[in-house]
Amino acid sequence: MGILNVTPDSFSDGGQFAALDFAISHAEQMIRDGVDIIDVGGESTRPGAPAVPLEEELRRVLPVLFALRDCGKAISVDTYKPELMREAVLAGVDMINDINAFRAPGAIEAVRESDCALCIMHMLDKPATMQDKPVYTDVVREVTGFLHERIGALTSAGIDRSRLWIDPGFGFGKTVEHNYALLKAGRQMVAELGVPLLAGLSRKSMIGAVTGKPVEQRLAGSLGGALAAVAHGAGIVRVHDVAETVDALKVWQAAQ
Ligand code: 7PJ
Repeated sequence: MGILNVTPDSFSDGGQFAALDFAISHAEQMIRDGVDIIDVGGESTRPGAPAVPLEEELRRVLPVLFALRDCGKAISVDTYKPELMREAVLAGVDMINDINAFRAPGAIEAVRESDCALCIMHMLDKPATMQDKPVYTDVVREVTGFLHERIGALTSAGIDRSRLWIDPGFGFGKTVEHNYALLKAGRQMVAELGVPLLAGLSRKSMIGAVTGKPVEQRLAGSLGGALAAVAHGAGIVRVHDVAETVDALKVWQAAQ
């Protein structure tokens, strides 16, 4: 899964059309690089990032969804807003990736009648404050318990389990130790919950903490992280660097 950010900091200040142009060229590059799923996001959820109003998120994301409609690759939308989920479903997307695990009022209803895949991610608190002082007694138990509860909420609303993916939410209200404990518990979570695993650790602080590298020098560390995630049972890895990750995974698979 390649990350396609459609946020003002991801393009030069050429306005709305430049943003769309930039996003489409980035998507085309990811396709040449061997991406399977393009994850389109219109709001930065980095710790401390401000929320984006609905209208603005729709303005950023919808044109990209329509432009990529027939690109031949699966399209995912990274959003927690039910209104955008509805529009994305109408635009024919293949996955809704919700960092808020479909807890917003109306989120489950927005996706229930569709047949797209749904990624349920664990997040402690909310993006603005989640990294303030995350505390767990047993992080793997608690995250697994949360995901179990959300799977229950979705399936009891009539959503087929085969549509679901789980994600421990690396960096979303977790210390470095919490993140690695969760990474190592991947297979255990898949076995307990019976739902496949998506892992997103590309360029995150858990990579920086181990390598001592700033965000722009985390490529090699992120490749190590992607392989580790797959080794621990991830079926999808969400990454910035598609070409390099595809090569790493090809060699990994050849060696299995
Ligand atoms: C994740 C995400 C993740 C899923 C972001 C970033 C922050 N969606 N959206 N999992 N992270 N499912 O990429 O650094 O880990 S935004």
